[in-house]
Formats: sequence, C-alpha cells, structure tokens
Amino acid sequence: MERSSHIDLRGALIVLEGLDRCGKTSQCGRLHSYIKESGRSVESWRYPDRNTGVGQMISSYLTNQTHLDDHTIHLLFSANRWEKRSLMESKLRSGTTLIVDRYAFSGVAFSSAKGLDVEWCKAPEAGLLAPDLVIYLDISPEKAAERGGYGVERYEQLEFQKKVADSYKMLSDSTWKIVDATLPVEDIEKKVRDMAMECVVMCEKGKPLSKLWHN
Ligand code: FDM
Ligand code: MG
Repeated sequence: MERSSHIDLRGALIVLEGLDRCGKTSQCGRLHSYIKESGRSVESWRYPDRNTGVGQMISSYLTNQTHLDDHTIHLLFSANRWEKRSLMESKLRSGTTLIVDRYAFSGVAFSSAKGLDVEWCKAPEAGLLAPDLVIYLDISPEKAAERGGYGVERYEQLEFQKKVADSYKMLSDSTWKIVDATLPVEDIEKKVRDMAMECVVMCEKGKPLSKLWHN
C-alpha cells in the first residue's frame, strides 16, 4: 500500500519505556511491522544509540569497561539524544513515524535512582522533542528479574531496578499510557497497536510538535 500523497503529514514520536526485561524491545519490533504494513513510513530508534562517538563511551560504561562519575554519564546519555535531535525532527516533519526504545524518561529514572536530584536530571533534557505518546510497559522488578534473568550490564540488578521503578512512577503523567507487561504478548501487542494508531492519526491530522519539559 502506498501513501505517498500523505508525505507532507508529520510522523508520530512514540516512545516505549519500562524496566529492563519488560518486553519493550520486542513490542517495538511488533509495532514497527504493523505500522509499516499500514503503508506508512516508520523507523525504529533506540537510546542509547551506541553507534555514535558518545554512544561508544556510554556502551563502554554500561559494560563496565570504564568508570564515569554519575553526573558525567547522565550528561552523556542526554548528549546522545541531542546529537540526534535535528535528524529526529526532520524525519518526523517528512512524515516518518519513529518508534523509540527508551528516551529522556530512562535518563531521569535511572540517574535519579542513583540519588541524583530529579530537577538536575531533567534540565539537560528540556527542549528535546516531546513524545506524542509514551507507553510504559509495567512490570514489577521481581517479575522482570524472573524472566530469564538479567545480563551482565551495569544496572541489571534487582535492587537497583526497584529504585528505577519508583523513579518512573514519579515521572509518569497523564500523557503516559500504562500497559500491564505481564499480559500475554499478543494482548500487549494489540493494546500498543491501538494506542499507537490513534496517536499516528492525530499527528497526521496536524497535532503540533512540542518540546519536552519546556516552559
Ligand atoms: N539508560 C538508558 C540510562 O541510564 N539513561 C538513559 O538515558 C538511557 C536511554 O541504559 F539500563 C540505561 C537503561 C539501561 C541501559 O539500555 C541500556 P538498553 O535498552 O538495555 O540497551
Ligand atoms: Mg538492558
């Protein structure tokens, strides 16, 4: 199906968030296929984007190859979003919907879980593009840990994930859609799909792009 006549319509910025092992990445993939099959232009993005210079520093930190001060790594995660901000805007304005696996909310949730001040954590994120939709895949840290266990990366530990879960709760607002991540995958897929398509249509109808945490 071709929708080339819709090329001037903007794409939607859809973000999936959640604890490690909540099923985010596989739901992003399923949603990508669905939107693509509807004839729309769609791309899957993820943060951290480990392919850039900044991303390589982040990756080396996450795999415990380097140590960095908590503030420093926070700012690198943020810089990793800023370095892709203008590309993100041009993709959206040219009609491509972006499905993004983690965004600024991960930035704030993970860093504030270490004890950094929430407002300090939010500051460098202000002015990034605001998502049109945030879907939070909700799972308890204990259930997530049962799912085949965590990998070896920094942060993939139950005690820390409990703190991250609390931080996420503090960040969620009325624009977030919460989906029970313990439902069967197909049920989650259907819910995510319906929420996403409603959002995509609103963006096609001219919902303006806005900025995150911007006064
Ligand atoms: N993470 C991710 C952060 O701490 N801050 C951020 O801004 C982002 C985007 O990096 F533990 C953490 C969350 C996770 C780790 O992410 C790597 P993936 O999705 O597991 O690769
Ligand atoms: Mg992970």
